[in-house]
Amino acid sequence: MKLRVVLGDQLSLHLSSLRDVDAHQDRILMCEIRQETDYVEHHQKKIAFIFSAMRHFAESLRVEGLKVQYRKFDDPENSGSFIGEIKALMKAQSFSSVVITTPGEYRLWEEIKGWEQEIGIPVEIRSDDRFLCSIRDFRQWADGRKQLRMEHFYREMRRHHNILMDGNKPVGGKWNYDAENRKPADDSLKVPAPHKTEPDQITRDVLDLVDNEFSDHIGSLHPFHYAVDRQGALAVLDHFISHRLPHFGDHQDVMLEGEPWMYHSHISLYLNVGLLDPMECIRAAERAYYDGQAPLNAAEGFIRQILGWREYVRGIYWWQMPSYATENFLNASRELPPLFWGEATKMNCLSQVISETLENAYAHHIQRLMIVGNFALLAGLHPDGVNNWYLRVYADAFEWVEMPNVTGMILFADGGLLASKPYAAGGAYVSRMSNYCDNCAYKVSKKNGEGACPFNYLYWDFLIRNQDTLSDNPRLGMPYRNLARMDDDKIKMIKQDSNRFLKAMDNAEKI
Ligand code: FAD
Ligand code: DLZ
Ligand code: SF4
Repeated sequence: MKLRVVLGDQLSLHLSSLRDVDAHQDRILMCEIRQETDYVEHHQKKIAFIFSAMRHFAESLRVEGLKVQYRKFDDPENSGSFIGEIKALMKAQSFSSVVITTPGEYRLWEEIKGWEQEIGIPVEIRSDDRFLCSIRDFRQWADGRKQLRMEHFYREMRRHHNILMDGNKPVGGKWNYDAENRKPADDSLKVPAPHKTEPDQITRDVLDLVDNEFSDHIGSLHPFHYAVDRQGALAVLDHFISHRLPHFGDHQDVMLEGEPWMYHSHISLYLNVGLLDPMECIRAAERAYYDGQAPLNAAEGFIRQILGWREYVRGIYWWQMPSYATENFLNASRELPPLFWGEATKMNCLSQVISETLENAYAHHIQRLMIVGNFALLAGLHPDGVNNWYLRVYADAFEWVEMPNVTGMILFADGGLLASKPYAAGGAYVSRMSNYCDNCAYKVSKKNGEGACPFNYLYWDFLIRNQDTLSDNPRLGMPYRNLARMDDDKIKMIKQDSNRFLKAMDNAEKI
């Protein structure tokens, strides 16, 4: 009799640890535990989503005839840890071994490697094969390369999995249609309403639980409309393919006030807990293109995110951990200012994205990258604080995907392992890609002095501060040449404005 432990982001019937399950003998353990709810203080909606999805998944295992031991969070006997729950079960029953699929986070993997010694029976850790590139294959691809680039990895993945291929060539003749995916903001866009799932009794019970136990955690719990089972997640995917995918490419980078969902798919949380399978999402988009329901730039753009970026960041995480967690190439040292926790800010772009994040436990990619991320980079926020924030607030956040995006993509803290240059930008970018500047207390056209957009001077201050480490980056040649042409008075103004702003930020003043 084996004990099979299923974690909160392992909600897939084809999970490796369940593959040879003996329905008559084996037990499956799932538990809602303090160890996982509090290692960072997750957003209330994230906890509700995971608990409800876990409870629905346990039901579907029972429907398959499997025996599930499910520990609810408020059970008085709940020990609060995986090992405590395993030991409690071992007192009542005797198991020949424990079987588990590798977790998504390094900290838990380290812990699980010690279980065997602690409980005295074999613990088999199976690889997580719900990804399209194994950790071993990624390591082989990455080892020995001078430079990693997502684009090269992505092309190999397209070939290997035969996605949007015409023989040996990419369909349409180009691998990447990103250049066509940067249409600027347009107020007249009619964004479809997002798909909503109404909470059933299981979800309502979980919402009461989270209300009682986690009201001190960040974020709004209500309204709650996330899907919580496979059928619901498939409905979100279908809704995306029919209503949003056709416009996904053109408007991928656009941000509009009051439109948190835009033309994105909103499936990351379902993919990351296992309710959706990456290949089924890719094939659905590919089919939409072949059926004439979506243009190539949309289908390719969406597929690149899943087949390219998602697999690439996971590969980097497991290849580089544990040292990746302490990277700080630019020696950033500031603490997060109160605006990250919802305190008022005069910067409308940040105010919009952070309030939507706290409301929905969601923000789309460009909001995470070019608003919050760009600010964290330019203001020199310490990677620990920024990683902690991103891991807490987004319903889709697990360290394997969150950390490379934060440490590598937004903070350039890995010195350029993941991305070839920092994604730093001034206010002009925000003004082109959003309508946030229309309602801002700062003026985006003003470069310096009272009322100037802080991104304008912080951008140059960032380049000046990091000149020693960044000026030889070939992709920053142009801005550094422009900086070299600036006169001393201009540089003095940039420094004065930035020092004043950063000092006010450090003093927790409203900025
Ligand atoms: P869409 O825009 O519709 O994209 C489709 C899918 O592609 C997503 O569901 C996701 O699975 C995948 N994808 C897209 N971009 C990335 C990426 N850069 N890395 C990995 N997968 C990607 N994604 C997470 O799943 N969890 C995180 O914790 C997370 N943290 C992020 C932190 C920062 C600083 C940044 C810049 C990005 C982060 N992302 C994270 C990636 C991306 O922002 C989200 O996957 C996306 O916004 C989820 O919304 P969506 O499902 O509507 O995505
Ligand atoms: C994120 C999370 C939360 C909030 N709670 C639980 C839980 O109570 N039980 C559980 O098994 N998993 C939970 N998870 C997901 C785990 O944190 C996740 O499995 C690890 O971070 C590994 O990726
Ligand atoms: Fe953001 Fe600057 Fe635009 Fe204000 S003016 S919304 S701070 S980019």
